[in-house]
Amino acid sequence: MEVKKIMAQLEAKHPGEKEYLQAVEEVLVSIEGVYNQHPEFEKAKIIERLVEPDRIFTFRVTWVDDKGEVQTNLGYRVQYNAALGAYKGGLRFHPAVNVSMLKFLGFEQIFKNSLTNLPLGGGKGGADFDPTGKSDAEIMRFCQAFMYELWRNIGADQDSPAGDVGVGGREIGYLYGAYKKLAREHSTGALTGKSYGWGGSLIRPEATGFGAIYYVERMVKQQNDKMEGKKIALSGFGNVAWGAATKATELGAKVVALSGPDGVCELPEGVNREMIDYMLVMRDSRRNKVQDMADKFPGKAIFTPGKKAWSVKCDIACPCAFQNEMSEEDAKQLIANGVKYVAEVSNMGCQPGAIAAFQAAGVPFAPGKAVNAGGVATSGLEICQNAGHINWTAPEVDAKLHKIMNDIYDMCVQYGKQADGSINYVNGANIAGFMRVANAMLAQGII
Ligand code: 2IT
Repeated sequence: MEVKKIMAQLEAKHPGEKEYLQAVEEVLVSIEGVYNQHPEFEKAKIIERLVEPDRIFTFRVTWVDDKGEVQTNLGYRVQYNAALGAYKGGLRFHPAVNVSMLKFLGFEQIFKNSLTNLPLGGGKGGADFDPTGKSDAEIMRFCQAFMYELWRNIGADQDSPAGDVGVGGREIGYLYGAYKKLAREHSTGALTGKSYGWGGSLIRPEATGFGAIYYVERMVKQQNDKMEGKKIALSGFGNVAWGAATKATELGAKVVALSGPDGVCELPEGVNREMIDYMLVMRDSRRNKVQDMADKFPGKAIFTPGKKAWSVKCDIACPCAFQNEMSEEDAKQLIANGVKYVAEVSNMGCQPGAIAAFQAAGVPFAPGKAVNAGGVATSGLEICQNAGHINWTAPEVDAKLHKIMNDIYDMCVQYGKQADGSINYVNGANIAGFMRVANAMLAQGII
């Protein structure tokens, strides 16, 4: 396998699909050496098969807004790879959603799900629907219209979507209600991220953020350092940032920045319990403005419009919002400000130039597919509980999540250790994730 050759072929076949091509290239660069030591991979054309989704559904979603006007959006489900299990991955509702974005997310999902060591294939879906400023009733009607199309293609043993950007517990409730009515069965494993009481798992809302901080804790320990007193900058204020802020604060670190599309809130004393709770209120308001935090906590949260979280001096930087949200320039500012660790929590949150800058400066950098895998892992645990008709307690789920994150960390070290003893977490995650999928594909034949 030659990365350049494969990339040239893909660019010709999928022109303009920038995010998809970016995600594929990162993986290919990491695995090239290992891949070429396995002639059986080349013979079975594992890479040529893995980079193309099994199938993509595209569908029209028509719904009626509160003014009585008819609205039409585009919905998608990318069923990428099922070598390890039924397709699994979130749904994203965001105006910028398109095939390239969902293909990048689905591709990342294959490796992430593989790292969890659970039986999960990779998929992703969503719609170019913007939840900002929408009423509850509009959200419900949109979710119902979306499910009219999607329901035939999902199921616990087929494809199990969950939330992602713009899709939280409320949306999963509406989606599941519609699914159940159309499928005429209470098949709880068909969607995850359900609320506790009707199939949801305790700790699923916290899992992505908790898992990320468990991973960060290991990165910090690896350097014989400790979490206590560390200043952490997080971007976003959604579900993922909320979980990360909760766990980081519990471990004695100080969350000194949160951000939104409108700017950054600096929190010189760190976030407290009240602020963490208020993040949920801000998210549920669907205003998408971090300035609300400064208005609620004057003096404790200082808002600067137009700036990113990376402008705030910190020891640990964790992008928690969107892909490519951290540029090379942002990375250089963080390095100049003395950042010690960077862990992507958002999928592909850092631009390639930013990753290269951290690696060149010797700042440990871990990629989203490893750091944020606790979310989908806990979705996997939710499916297990649904299948067994059981409910684990919060400490039981948390302990399983913690173990999965520790195992992922160990695999990244095993596959990412370099000759000088330092760890390339990007290579570690990509190689470890790839090997499990490739071996499963080999064993299952040319299909
Ligand atoms: O990016 C992700 O891993 C998710 N949005 C969660 C996927 C899931 O199935 O829980």
